[in-house]
Amino acid sequence: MTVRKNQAALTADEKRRFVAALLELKRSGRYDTFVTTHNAFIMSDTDSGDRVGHRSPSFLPWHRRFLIEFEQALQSVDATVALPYWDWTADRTARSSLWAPDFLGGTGRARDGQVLDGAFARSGNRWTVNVRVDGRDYLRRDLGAGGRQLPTRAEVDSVLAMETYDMAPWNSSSDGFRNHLEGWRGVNLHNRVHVWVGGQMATGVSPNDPVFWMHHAFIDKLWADWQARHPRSVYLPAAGTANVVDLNDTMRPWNDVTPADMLDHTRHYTFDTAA
Ligand SMILES: [Cu+2]
Repeated sequence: MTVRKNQAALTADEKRRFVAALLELKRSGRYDTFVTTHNAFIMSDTDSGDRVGHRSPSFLPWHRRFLIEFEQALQSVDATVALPYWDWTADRTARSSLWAPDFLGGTGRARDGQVLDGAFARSGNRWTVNVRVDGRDYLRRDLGAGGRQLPTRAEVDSVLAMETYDMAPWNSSSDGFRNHLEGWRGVNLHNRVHVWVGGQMATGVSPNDPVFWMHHAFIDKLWADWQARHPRSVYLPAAGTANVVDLNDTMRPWNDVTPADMLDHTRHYTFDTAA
């Protein structure tokens, strides 16, 4: 059974294996297919048209399915690997062990944002950014630029307290848990973390930075935490909504999985802490 752990609790060996599996997916070309898929959805998901991966109720089940597929790819390289999650309310500075050279490497240099240490630095020649929106082929970051702050635990708790999963018009202007967690409205959780990291993480090709998976694994855990806290709250909308994935509609690009199929994460993995 896959157990997703807090990244701060990983042993040196677990970090080494996770990084090695990432590098192997990158070398084989499989990694970049995930970046391409994510960017295609970022580009096509719109508030007034079809929306599946983002700015819509299916943001959470879509990313859950996307992460499961990615985790299975990692496990095809090393069966002991699980996706760690990054609790950015706790590990909230650029000095966190997350950004050490033995794990993800640190922030980028001032001149061009280039990450210079760790396995994903350009100098290692193992992490060329191929799926990109400009000419720069190296991983970039600008952690906490301009004094930006990651969300606090109190801000997370204020969003977890919201009882209603999502509301019409089911997009970036909605009230409810999903849009506050995604960050288009209110205190801003998920979106703000992408911006705090900077570099590719602040773009549609955000999975170019391996921290993408650990950020989304924590967002996914917060969905599970919300479910545990509101056992009578359900995924919405239930049916018949134009341009939006209802509970039993299939989601692109897989076309064989619905939000209903994704509600119970324990069929796929558990977390190291009780929800
Ligand atoms: Cu994201």
